[in-house]
Amino acid sequence: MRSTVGKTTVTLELGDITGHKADAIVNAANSSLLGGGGVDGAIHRRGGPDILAQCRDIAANQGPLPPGDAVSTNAGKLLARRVLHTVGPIWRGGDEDEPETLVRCYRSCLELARQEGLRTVAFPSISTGAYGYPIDQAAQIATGAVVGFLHEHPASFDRITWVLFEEKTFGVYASALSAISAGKRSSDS
Ligand code: AR6
Repeated sequence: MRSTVGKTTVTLELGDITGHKADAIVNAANSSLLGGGGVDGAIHRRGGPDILAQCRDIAANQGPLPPGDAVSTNAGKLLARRVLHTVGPIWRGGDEDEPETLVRCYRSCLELARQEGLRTVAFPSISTGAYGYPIDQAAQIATGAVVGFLHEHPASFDRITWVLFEEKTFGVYASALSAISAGKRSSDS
């Protein structure tokens, strides 16, 4: 699945984000930055202790990372150059700013990547595992947030990829991205 926004290719892959080669991969972390399960656990396991050491320093210096914010570390033994750690919203029914917070996760990561000159970025499906965000809604928000950011910054990135762990999640993101591309075509004509 592939689409183009400005000069950026937007793609979806099925697989494990820890094996993905990009300037940056995104970690769906928690506010402590001290690791956990899911993507977070996999990144720290495969990336080695360097990443956790930097996370500890950041947490010691600035305290817990608020949901929606992002920080960067190096990527230890991973193929990526940097890891962008963001904290998604915990799903509490949708009336506690979960959508706005999820949008901010994607925008914060892309803003940080832009500042660091990182031109290829891979995301997992933030918040849809342990944090329980309904996948259909999360996929619409994620794709809308990224495509919106790319329209604002059409020359900042070469490639944005979602690396999705389950076929079901992949299918939902593919539908969401197709819907945006179709909307763009009809408004262009
Ligand atoms: N590569 C790509 N996607 C993955 C991988 C992987 N290696 N492993 C899991 N996923 P989650 P969250 C998918 O729970 O919901 C952690 O404990 C997974 O199937 O990793 O934001 C943190 O420390 C799901 O589709 O992140 C936090 O406490 C998606 O990634 C909390 O979980 C996100 O699932 C964050 O929860």
